[in-house]
Amino acid sequence: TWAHVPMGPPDAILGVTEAFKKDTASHKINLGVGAYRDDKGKPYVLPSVLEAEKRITEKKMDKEYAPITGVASFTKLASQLAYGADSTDLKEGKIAATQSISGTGALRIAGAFYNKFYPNKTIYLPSPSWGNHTPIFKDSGLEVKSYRYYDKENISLDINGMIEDIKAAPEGSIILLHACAHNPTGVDPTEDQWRQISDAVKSRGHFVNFDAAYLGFASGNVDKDAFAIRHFIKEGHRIALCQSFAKNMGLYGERAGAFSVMCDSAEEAKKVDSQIKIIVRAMYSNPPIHGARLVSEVLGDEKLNQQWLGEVKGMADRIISMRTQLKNHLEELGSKHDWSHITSQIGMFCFTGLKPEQVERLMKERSVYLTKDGRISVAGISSDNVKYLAESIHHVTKD
Ligand code: PLP
Ligand code: TYF
Repeated sequence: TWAHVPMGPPDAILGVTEAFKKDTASHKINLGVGAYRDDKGKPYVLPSVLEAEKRITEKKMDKEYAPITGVASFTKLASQLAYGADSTDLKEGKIAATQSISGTGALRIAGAFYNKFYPNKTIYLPSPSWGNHTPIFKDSGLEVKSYRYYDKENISLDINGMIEDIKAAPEGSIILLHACAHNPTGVDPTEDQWRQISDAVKSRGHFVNFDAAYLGFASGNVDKDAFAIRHFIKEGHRIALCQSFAKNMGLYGERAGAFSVMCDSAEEAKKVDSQIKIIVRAMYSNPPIHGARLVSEVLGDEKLNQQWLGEVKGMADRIISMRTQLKNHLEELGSKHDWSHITSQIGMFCFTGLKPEQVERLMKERSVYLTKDGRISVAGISSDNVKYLAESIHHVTKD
C-alpha cells in the first residue's frame, strides 16, 4: 500500500542530533539544536519549575480535559508576561488568547486562522528565519515570501533592505517578526530600528505576527525583551503573538505555548476566540495540561516568579559568558578573522559565518556538529569544550 511513499529528508536541525549520536568520539560537541545545557553539558530543569511541580503534585489535581483554549490561568499569565500586567487591552478583554502546543503549535493555529479569516494570504518571513516557519505556514495554506533581514557582508541587520521590502509588499500583507533573539542569526533590531520598522509596517497597513520563543533569553530581562511587542501596540498596531515556554522555562517536551490575537473590542475578541476553538477542535481538541499548570504556578506566585526571572537571567548570562570565552580563545589562537559578531549577537544562537565546506570539516575532522548555515547553539558550549571548539573553528578557518 505504501510502496510509492518516497523517503523524506530529515529535519535540517534535528537531523544534526541524529548525526551527532552516531559519532563515537568522546570529545564530540552538539551545537545543532537550540536546547539549553548547563556548564556540564547537561539538560537543565529550572529549580523554580521543580518547585512548581512539587506543589502541583501535592495538590493532587485531576486529569480532566482542559477547555479547548487551555488552562485559563495559564493563558492569562502568559499574556500578562508578554503584553505587560498593566496592559489596558488585556484588562478590557480585547485579546483573544489560546493555549497551544508550544510555539510551533501557536504558529500553526495562527496559519490556520489567517488562511480562514485574513484577506491577504501571503506571509513575509525574515531571510533567513527559523527553518520550521516555511513548512508551518505552507502547511496552513499560506503563500510564504521573505523580506531582507541579515546582511552577510557586515554580519548585521540589513535595516534598509528590510524597510524597503516591507514597504514593497502588497498592502495588508502578514509580516512575521521575531520578537527578540532572532533565530538563526542572533541579530535583533535596536529600539530605534524597531521604531522604523513599526512606521514602515504602519505605512502599508500590514498585519504583524510576532514570534516570541525567547522572551527573557536575549537580555535576561523579560520586559526588555518584550520591547518590540509593546512598542507596536503603543503605536496602534493590532498584532498577533505566538509564545513558547520551551526555552525560557526549559519546558521543551511539555509543549506549553500560547497564541493571542489583539482585537478592536471585547466583542470582536469573543468572536475570534470562537473561531480559534473551531480550528483547535479539528486539529487536536484541547492542549496538554501539565506544562500549562507549571507555567501558571511559576508566573502566578510572586516569589516563584522572581526566582524564575533570576534563573532565566542565569541561563542568559552563561550564554553570554561562553560567547566571550569563545571569542577570546579564537583571538589567543591568533585567528586573523574578525569574531566580534560572536559577542555582539544575542540569544541562544551565533551565526558564525562559517561556510558549508567548513561546517562539513568541523563535523568530519573535529566531531563538532552544527547546522549547515553555520549557526551554532551557544547553549551547547561549556567551560570544558570551549577551548576545543575555538581550536576546531580556527583549524577550519585559518587558510
Ligand atoms: N519560533 C522560533 C523562532 C523558535 O526558535 C522555536 C524553537 O524553539 C519555536 C518557534 C518553537 O519551538 P517550540 O515549538 O518548541 O516551542
Ligand atoms: O532552532 C532550534 O534549534 C530550536 C529547536 O524542528 C527546534 O528552535 C529545532 C527544530 C525543530 C523544532 C525545534
